[in-house]
Amino acid sequence: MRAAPNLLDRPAPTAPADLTLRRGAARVLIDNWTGASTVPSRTLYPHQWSWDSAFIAIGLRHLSVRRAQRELESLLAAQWADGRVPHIVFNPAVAADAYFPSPDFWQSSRAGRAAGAPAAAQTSGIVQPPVHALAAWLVHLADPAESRRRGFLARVHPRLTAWHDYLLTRRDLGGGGLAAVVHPWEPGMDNSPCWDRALQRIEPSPPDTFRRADLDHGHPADRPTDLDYGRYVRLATEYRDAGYDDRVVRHRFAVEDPCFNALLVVSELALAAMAREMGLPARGHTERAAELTRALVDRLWDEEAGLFRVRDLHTGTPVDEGSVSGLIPLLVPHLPTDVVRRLHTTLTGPRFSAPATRLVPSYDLTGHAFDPTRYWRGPAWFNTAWLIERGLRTHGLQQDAARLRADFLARAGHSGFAEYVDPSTGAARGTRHFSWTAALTLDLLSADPKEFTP
Ligand code: 9WN
Repeated sequence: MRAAPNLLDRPAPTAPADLTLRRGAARVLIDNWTGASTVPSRTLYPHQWSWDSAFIAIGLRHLSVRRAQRELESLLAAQWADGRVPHIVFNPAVAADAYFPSPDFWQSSRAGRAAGAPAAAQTSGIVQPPVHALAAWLVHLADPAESRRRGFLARVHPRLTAWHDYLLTRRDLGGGGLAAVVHPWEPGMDNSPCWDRALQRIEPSPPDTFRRADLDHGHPADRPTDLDYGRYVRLATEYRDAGYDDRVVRHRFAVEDPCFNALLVVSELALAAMAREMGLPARGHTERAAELTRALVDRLWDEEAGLFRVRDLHTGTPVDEGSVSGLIPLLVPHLPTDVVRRLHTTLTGPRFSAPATRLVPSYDLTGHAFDPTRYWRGPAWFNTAWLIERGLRTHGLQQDAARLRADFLARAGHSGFAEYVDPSTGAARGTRHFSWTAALTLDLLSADPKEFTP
């Protein structure tokens, strides 16, 4: 394997504008650090979130490798015995009503006891996309000597393997070799139009049975509606009341998501790279990645539409909506060439080329449900742009990657590290001082384009 550069040998930004941007991004991560992990936002999201922590670690490694390791390990410390990595780890020092649903709602240590929820930490009972092994590998590469000295990979590799085992056994609900998600919060794109149809089957919990804390900080026009929230609460309640046991519960929402599974492929390849680095067999991981890649293409690729679709496991059919999730499999290294070509055409065509930004809208600009400000129904997010930039580089599309990278950095700085932007105007939306926007800015400022070719 190629020797990775030492942290100090890595290219550091030198242009004054880049230095200012770097300082701003570092400030966000310092302000949002709690001592063991980083909150996505001090106001809107005051706990630790799963895929946020992975993106944050990818940026933190440019400031402090130790802190990046800690970020991932504090999340993995709350892993359940069945292998699941919870989507939120609650900070006991934060007031119970600062975020909804709070620990009293999830009741993880009681309701999740049979599934192996930790007794000490309070967590949610659902999951988020598996970016963690990729993040851990990138953290290792930032300073391999320090990583070896601290036995970082030896500690995280078994936990990350157990996490993927959970997804590929308990969550292969469709029996086709992909992991299913069972709540709209799990794929991380909460109110995407991709879930609308499946959610129509769910009777919402009455609005007077819960209080949304997000509207204390977020604008109602940017956030999911009350109707969506009622359904999120109903689904989470049913899962909790079944002891979070995937063998017992009849999941009324169950879909296969392209982004979630593409991240699983790339993370499985990262586990293979870690195994090789530790002198362990890597074949199981590479075989799994190959099987997952095949299943992703067989089950979710839509040749006519030129992107990957979500599959609804209740109807057994693809969901007829175009989401950024369907473009993220560009990250997968061993995709058939014609699939890469079609994805590139879709990405650069009228459905996903926004008038005001090169960041990729979360939903088809020409789609019937497009809304430029409402969360995952149109706004362009920075984490998905980072994933697509990486995907473009994976397939040698360097020029497109460079243009996306430049716009990412400009928008991140101008927006005050916003959560997302309106793709029609480029205006900042959502919360500001948002951690993954800052972290991924640091990463794009410092990235070694040759890094991680599994
Ligand atoms: C629910 C923290 C999280 C992100 C998700 C994003 C949003 C939560 C919410 O914030 O979800 O998990 O309250 O809306 O959709 O991707 O991880 O930043």
